[in-house]
Amino acid sequence: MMKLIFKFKQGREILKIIFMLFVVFSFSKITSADYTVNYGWESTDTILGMRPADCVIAQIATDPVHGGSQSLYLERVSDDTPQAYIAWIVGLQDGDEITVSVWFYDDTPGSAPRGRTWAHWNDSPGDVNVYSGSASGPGFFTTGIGWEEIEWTWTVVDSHTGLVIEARIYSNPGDAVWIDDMTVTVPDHATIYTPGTVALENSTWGDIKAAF
Ligand SMILES: [Ca+2]
Repeated sequence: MMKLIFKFKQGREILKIIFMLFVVFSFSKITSADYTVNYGWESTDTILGMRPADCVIAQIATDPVHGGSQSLYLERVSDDTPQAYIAWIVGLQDGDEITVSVWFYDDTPGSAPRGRTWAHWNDSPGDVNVYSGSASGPGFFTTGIGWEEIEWTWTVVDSHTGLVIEARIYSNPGDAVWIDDMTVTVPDHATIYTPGTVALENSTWGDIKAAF
């Protein structure tokens, strides 16, 4: 009988521990926080990469500017839609939400140039140039009112681990937009790279340099 009571007590203790672990685990899930990085092109760094090669001219500009004293000037060179990489997030998990807000300057209502963000998956945390499929993006463009905020939230699916945010320009070679005051918000287990925060060591970096 004593043995049974002891076992019963032990069992209760184990249940207590399991319950405590459950509480701690749930709490840690609830308190899993987001963090935000702001980038305003106030240094000499422009973009993290591009596709196709030599598709844009990316330069630091001083007019127009949305915040601070500089913005990013982006001019379409290629016939194909240019993808200028303005942010790269790695360490993502299914269900994670990535919210990116960017200010575009477009003062030609109803006609090109127009700008917007788009994104593709990148499942190689060591190489920003790896393309692991389209992640789509907002179905709308800048409308020509001058500075305009384009914001979109992507949700991670299919075990992708990285996302590259693209700035796109539509629709002809020679079209240009200005970009400023980007805000990227992700869960705190992920890492955000903005221009200048990651070493680009492969041949594409040479292509980028050559384009300037
Ligand atoms: Ca700025």
